Order: sequence, then structure tokens, then C-alpha cells
Amino acid sequence: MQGLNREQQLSWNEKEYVVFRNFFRSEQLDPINDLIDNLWRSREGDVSQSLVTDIFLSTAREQRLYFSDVPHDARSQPYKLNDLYLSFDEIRNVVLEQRLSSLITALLDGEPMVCNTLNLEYGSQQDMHQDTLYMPSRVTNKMVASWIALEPATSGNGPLILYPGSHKADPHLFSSGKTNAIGAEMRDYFAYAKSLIAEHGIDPIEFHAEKGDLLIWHSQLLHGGSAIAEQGSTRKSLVTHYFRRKDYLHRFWKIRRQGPGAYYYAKQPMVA
Ligand SMILES: O=C(O)CCC(=O)C(=O)O
Ligand SMILES: [Fe+2]
Repeated sequence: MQGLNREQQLSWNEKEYVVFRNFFRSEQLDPINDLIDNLWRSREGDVSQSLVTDIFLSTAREQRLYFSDVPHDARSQPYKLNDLYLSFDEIRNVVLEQRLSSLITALLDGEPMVCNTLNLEYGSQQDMHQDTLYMPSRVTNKMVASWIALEPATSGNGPLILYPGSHKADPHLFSSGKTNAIGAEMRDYFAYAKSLIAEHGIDPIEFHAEKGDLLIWHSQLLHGGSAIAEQGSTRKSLVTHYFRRKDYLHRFWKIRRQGPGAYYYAKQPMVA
């Protein structure tokens, strides 16, 4: 596969994720860290009113608000700034960078279309899950996620946990017959995930990274965020989910071109 060496290709086929160490230079990512700092500094204006933010993640206080309405102390706990790619070239330039777009074209067998981005300053501490719970692609198995380290991920700051080979099991279908999560049925989902791990003898991997490392996972890879062992320590990262442009050609989907073979879905941001 183009852009992947033998070891990386093997990793993709066997584990359903692939790692590219040192993929981005530190200076390529600094504009993103600066952007987040600047957004927190001045939370006014039209842009701030359209940025969808999830605060106090994985706690009873979890809430979705426009960034302009977020209380200042929310920055001291895990939160997500969603879809900054819609407003900022700093994000698009990285998540649709030429080499990354080419890799995703090879992995998906089609040119990428960004369908969302998530900027996190801390580990998410998210329960294990497959991303098809939240954004199934129109064509099965034709979605991937990229994860870019904006600073090191260590055992102390709540690194990602990956469950290699979890795609070997059939996906869990909810009562709708689809993979989309249904809140009331999540107990069944977690039971499915646990038995999948036991049946396939999967050993979880704690994913450590340096700034600039790139991880790409397949839509069916089971993963989650581990607990933040060192209270208050940050783990800045950028997660992007990509569909294939060719699966979304109907004019209902507003698609913009960022560069050669690199597209994004220009959706309307909404809190509700
Ligand atoms: O960064 C994390 O801890 C998890 C993010 C994640 O699972 C996702 O965005 O799909
Ligand atoms: Fe995920």
C-alpha cells in the first residue's frame, strides 16, 4: 500500500491501526496550540458563538455548549472543542496535509473527506468504544480516524488504550439493526466489547507518543482513554474522522476542497 512500509502494512492488516512516528514537525503543530490558547483568551465574536464544546467530559456535569457560553474554569478539566476545522486553516492545513491525505486515500481506497475534528487538551478518559457508534460511514468500513499528538502522551496523562485486532469480530448491532449507539442499550454494547476481548485474547496497548506522532485507526478498532493518573496533567491532541469523498457526492453534502485530493464536509455547527 502506497506510503506504508511492510511493518506498517502488517500493523494495519493485523491490528487495525498504524503508527507514524515523528510525522509532523513540531513547528507544523505550534499554530494549533497557539490557536487554542488564543481562543480561550478571547471568547467573543461570531466564531466563538459557533464552536460546539463538550465540557466536564465523563462526569455528571458533562454538557454541550457554544464556546462563548463555556465557563472559564472548564479549561481545567477534560473538554473537547469540536470541528475547529470548519473555521480554521490551522486545523485544515494539518488534518488534510498532503502526505496525510495520500495515506488516507490509500487506506480507504478513496480520497478523504473530513467529517469532524476534536481538539482535546486532556485525556478524554472515554470508555472503550468503536467510532461506528457515533459516525458510521455510508459504506461499511470506509472510515478512519487520525490522532495527532500535540504534546507527549505518557502513562501519567491518560493515554489512549487500543485493542489490537478487535475488528476480527462482527460489529455489535443495536435494536435498530445499526451500529449507531442507543443510550439505553450501552450495557449490551460493553458486554459485547468485553466478550470480544476475552474471545480473541486481545491485550490492550497503552499508546504513548511524542509531539508530532500520528496514529491512524480503522472505524472498527476498539479504543478508549485511560484514567489521568497525574491529576491536572494535559495530553493535547487532535482527532479527525474521515469518510471518503466519493461516498458523499449527493449535493445534500456540502463538500469543500482544501487541496488536491483533500476535502471536508462544510456542515452547520449545532449544539442541540
Ligand atoms: O483521545 C481520546 O482519548 C479518545 C478520542 C476518541 O476516542 C475519538 O475521538 O474517537
Ligand atoms: Fe473514539
